Amino acid sequence: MRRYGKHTDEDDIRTRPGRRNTRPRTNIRPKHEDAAEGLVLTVDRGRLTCLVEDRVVMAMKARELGRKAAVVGDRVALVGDLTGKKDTLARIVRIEERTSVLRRTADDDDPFERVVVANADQLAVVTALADPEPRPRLIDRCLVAAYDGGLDPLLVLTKSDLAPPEKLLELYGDLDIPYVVTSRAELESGVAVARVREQLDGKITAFVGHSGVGKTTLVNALVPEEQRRSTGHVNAVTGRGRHTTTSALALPLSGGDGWVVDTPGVRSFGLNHVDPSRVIHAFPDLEPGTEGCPRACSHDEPDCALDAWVAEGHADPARLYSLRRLLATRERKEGD
Ligand SMILES: Nc1nc2c(ncn2[C@@H]2O[C@H](COP(=O)(O)OP(=O)(O)OP(=O)(O)O)[C@@H](O)[C@H]2O)c(=O)[nH]1
Ligand SMILES: [Mg+2]
Ligand SMILES: [Zn+2]
Repeated sequence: MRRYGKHTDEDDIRTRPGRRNTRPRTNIRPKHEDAAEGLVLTVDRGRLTCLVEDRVVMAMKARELGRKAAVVGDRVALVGDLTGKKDTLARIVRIEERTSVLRRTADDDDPFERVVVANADQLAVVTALADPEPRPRLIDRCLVAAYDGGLDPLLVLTKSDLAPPEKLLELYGDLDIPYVVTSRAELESGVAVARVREQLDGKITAFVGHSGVGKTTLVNALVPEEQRRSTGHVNAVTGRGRHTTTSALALPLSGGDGWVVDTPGVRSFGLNHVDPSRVIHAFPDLEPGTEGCPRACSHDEPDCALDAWVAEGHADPARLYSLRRLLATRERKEGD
């Protein structure tokens, strides 16, 4: 697990240019030097579950944090009752600087961006090979969010007992993005767990994907049961009697130093917050072909060099189609 950064409250002390030192010193907030370090494991309506040393502590945001919201994966400073005993409540007085931020909006029109997970190193984009059907456009969108937020992507293709992975691997297998394929039998035998584990050790990995693709099944296989119970996994039963995850939850990998973050299934992955010029980074197979583009090319215009480059056989035309479609929906805000 990464060490926490040095504590300062300097960001919070507002100084007006030219008027420095005019504020009485007593207005400067105490630094909470005695605050404990914690990791946010879950957030549920203003109540945050934090790991402080080896204790699970309930906490709420201190008023001085204002509108800043702590999310799963945040490193925070806590004061107050840190015993973790029943009915105690600590206060979060500071959110440490984030190393990465996975953001999404409900759809491309939605100006309200939510931070799904903070400080994750890796984004596991989980896709079922069937039930539900794979949606490459959702994968592309998750990859854009990963690159934009500073997370390394990992593709996890589940349910290979129901459908073969070849078609998807044609699209994503050559992208230099690590991938793993899992099946029901391999999950039960532990083979799949070992394969996924190899990609997770020492990292904080957030699992995202459509509802029902098997994120929780996989995460549960990776985490010892007592850990799951002590952190209180929030689950709901769907109309069809299936369990579905209703809030993000960070869990320690069994027997290793790494964390996995299970998240609720998504229908779409809105990218309102992502600058369109950054979308190309999620298409590493196409990026070299942009060298011949005019300056500030949107890659969705007649002079774009990608058409000729792809026609020469350097990349799969389906991938250029995906890029264009994503760019078009981003610009015209049509939804996808
Ligand atoms: N056939 C098959 N079914 C699987 C596999 N992995 C998971 N499932 C099933 O798929 C269903 C959904 O699994 P979950 O792990 O709850 O899916 P999820 O992605 O967490 O879903 P949400 O929490 O709603 O986002 C369950 O009935 C699992 O038993 C697999 O490899 N093969
Ligand atoms: Mg789930
Ligand atoms: Zn271009």
